[in-house]
Amino acid sequence: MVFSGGIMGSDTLTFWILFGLSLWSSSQAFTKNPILSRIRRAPEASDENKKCSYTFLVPEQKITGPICAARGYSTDKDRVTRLDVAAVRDLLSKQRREMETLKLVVDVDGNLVNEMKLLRKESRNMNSRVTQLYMQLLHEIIRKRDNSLELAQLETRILNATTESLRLASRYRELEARYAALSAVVNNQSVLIGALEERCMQLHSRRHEQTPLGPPLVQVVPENIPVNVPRFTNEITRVNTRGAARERGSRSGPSPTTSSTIEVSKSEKNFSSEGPFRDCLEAQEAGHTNSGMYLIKPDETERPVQVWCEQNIDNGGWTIIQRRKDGSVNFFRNWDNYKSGFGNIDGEYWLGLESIYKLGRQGDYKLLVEMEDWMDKKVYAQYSSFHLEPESEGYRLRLGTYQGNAGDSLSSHNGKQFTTLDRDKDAFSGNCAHFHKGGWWYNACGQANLNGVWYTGGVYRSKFQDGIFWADYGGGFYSMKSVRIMIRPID
Ligand SMILES: [Ca+2]
Repeated sequence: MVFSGGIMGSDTLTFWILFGLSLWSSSQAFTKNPILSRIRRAPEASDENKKCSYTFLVPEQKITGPICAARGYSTDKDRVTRLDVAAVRDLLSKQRREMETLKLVVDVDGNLVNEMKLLRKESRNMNSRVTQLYMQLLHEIIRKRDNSLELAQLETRILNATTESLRLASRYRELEARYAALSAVVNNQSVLIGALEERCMQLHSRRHEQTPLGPPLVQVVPENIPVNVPRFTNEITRVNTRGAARERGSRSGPSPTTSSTIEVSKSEKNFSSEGPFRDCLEAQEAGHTNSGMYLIKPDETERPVQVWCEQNIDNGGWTIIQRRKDGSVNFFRNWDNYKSGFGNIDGEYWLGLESIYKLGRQGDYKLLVEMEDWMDKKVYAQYSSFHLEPESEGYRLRLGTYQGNAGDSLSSHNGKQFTTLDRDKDAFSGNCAHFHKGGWWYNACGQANLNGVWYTGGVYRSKFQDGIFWADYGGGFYSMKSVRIMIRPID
């Protein structure tokens, strides 16, 4: 018998069991079969007779040819052998069929095994695939859950945004309503403001007619600014107690006075009883070389006037026409006062426009302005010629050329008529005398204001530039400590 194939495992075991069973049945067949038993027992019988040969049947081998038999007993034995052979053949064929069946079974089993293997493999693959799909499914589920969560969040957000937009819309409507209300208020206020503006303009124009705006401030930047100004004050030193309260201006500005004429000093010390002279030069030439009070009577005047003569500086012979030194005299006066003169000859005084005019008619005069600041420094401004035009011309100022160290602050007044509070001849829309608190040949209004308010300390504070200023020396807000304006015939 031949077996081919490499079946292993339980199938192999099944095969071997079947094979063993077949062998076992074969051996049983041998033992029980009387023919075969006889064959096996043959040697026992031959022992009694003679030599005997044995024939072995190998079950594994196919019996295709005649079986070897003892030659000596061929006839007797042929009959038996044929029967046996037939039986064996039947048996063998039966076994062959069984083998075939077994082989088929084995083949089928092998196929089954293969199929099982394949199925297992497939199963494993399927398992892994299922696992993969399961994982994928899980992932999908998680993702969907996330998505649903996001969706829920988005929905919440959208809801919130909608709520907010609704709230804003209502707020906007509220604001619109408020805006409308405010617009109405603003319109009402605009009408009110317009009415108020109109009224204000009316009031302003009325006021403007009454009190014009002040003149432009002096713009000159002085070359020589007095240094080491001791203090800033607007206080007015009342040196001369005589009529001080009445005469002196206060910070709010002096009030104009109409008290008239020059008060002649009773002091005999500086008074010459001689004269009258035409002017101080004539007095000097007459031998009066001391500075002091003299009587002069310019040509064409009805009566002599008292005057202070300066006989010591610049060869002497200077007739003082104005003097400021201590603020003892109020210079805020009217036209008549300025025409006739006022003050104290040994103190502060104004000689009078008419007298100055008459003096100037006598000949060719020159003008000297001498000033002293609060550091006791003296400066001067001299003009090569000087005279006034008559009252019909408003005592117009006529000046020559400037020379000096104080700066030329008077040439801008050249050719101007004299202005007082009650006679406005200046070039300004208002009255310069009102703002500068004096009388002068104002332009619009001026670079010099030597008849202004006497302030102590130099720099002063005031609404207007009303101090005794010389713009080219100290500017419009520096008031001089002392001033003398004098004239003298040209040599
Ligand atoms: Ca004017």
